[in-house]
Amino acid sequence: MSDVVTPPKTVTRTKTERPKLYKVVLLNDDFTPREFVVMVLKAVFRTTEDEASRIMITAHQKGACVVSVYPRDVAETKAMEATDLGRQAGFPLMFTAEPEE
Ligand code: TYC
Repeated sequence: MSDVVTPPKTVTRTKTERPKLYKVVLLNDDFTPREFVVMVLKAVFRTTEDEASRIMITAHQKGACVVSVYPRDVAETKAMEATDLGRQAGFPLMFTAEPEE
């Protein structure tokens, strides 16, 4: 028996893909009351009052604002829940979930 150690011919490395993140975007509209938007942001996205106000004002002024980023299923569920709260109250409030570029 020889003492020579033969190195393995192939090295297998498993690459774990980082799950893609999705951003939840708040869209402005002309009808939903500002206080209602702030309430939804606090309830669904667990923001503080100050963060919710800043996000709402940005969407109001610029047309849209990124609320936060999450894995796809979380982003889609939260966008749907938040949009539903508006619909249930009769407002056209709209949140979308979009892949991060
Ligand atoms: N533009 C609405 C108003 O003037 C308030 C509002 C802000 C609605 C942000 C939606 O994403 C929104 N009452």
